[in-house]
Amino acid sequence: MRRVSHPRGRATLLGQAAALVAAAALLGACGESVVGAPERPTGRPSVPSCLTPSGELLADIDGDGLTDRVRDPSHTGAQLTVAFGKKAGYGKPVGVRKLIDGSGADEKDVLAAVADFDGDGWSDLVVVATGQNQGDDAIEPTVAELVSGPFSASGRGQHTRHLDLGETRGIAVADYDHDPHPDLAVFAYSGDGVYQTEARLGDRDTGLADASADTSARYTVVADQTDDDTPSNMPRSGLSTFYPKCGKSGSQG
Ligand SMILES: [Ca+2]
Ligand SMILES: [Ca+2]
Repeated sequence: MRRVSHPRGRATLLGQAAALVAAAALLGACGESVVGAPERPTGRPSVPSCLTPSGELLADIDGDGLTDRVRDPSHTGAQLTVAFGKKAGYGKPVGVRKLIDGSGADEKDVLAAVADFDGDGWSDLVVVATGQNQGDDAIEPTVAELVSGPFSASGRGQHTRHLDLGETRGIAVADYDHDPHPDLAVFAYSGDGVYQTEARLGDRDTGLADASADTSARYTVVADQTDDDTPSNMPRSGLSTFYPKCGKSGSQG
């Protein structure tokens, strides 16, 4: 029995299928892009990243080829700002409550830290928002995320990963295991009046690895005092280990 075929219809269908496959391949190559995020970079930043004598990070945060400036005078993430570079000078610094982009922005503690945790050359953003303490039991943060750079003024980046953090009251870049990846120190309430500083280790694949029994045993430090607003056992910014000093012109030296 002869099969009835529709060569033209089939050819069109095949053409459409081929176009779909090509489009999917293109998407796969470029990856999914996040709305409002800077375009996915094709290489490392064109401007060098460096640290000023006062501890400011100069780096291209949003991937536009202009140097941006990151400050955190609090050393606990609460007062971090990013001033995005313009052709001349910098724009108005953007604070943590803008960088967290919506949900969590009104929480009691909103914290941010910036470093190249995964080592791809682009500085990444950690944002954590935690509500009011509820008493003896620790609460979960509303937002706890690692956003891969380059990222925008609204904290949108290439990829977002949820972090396994507890009731977080302070964060800072640290160097725990002396590998090339910056680590994160996390000052958290662990319940029953006890605060502790925990480590999350920088990692090429995930950016920041989850806590493990090993990292907890090695690096967790219980605070001397409870209800300590300014964590005395928090490491000072560890950025100087990972970024070179800036030269006199403000560029890498
Ligand atoms: Ca920039
Ligand atoms: Ca990075």
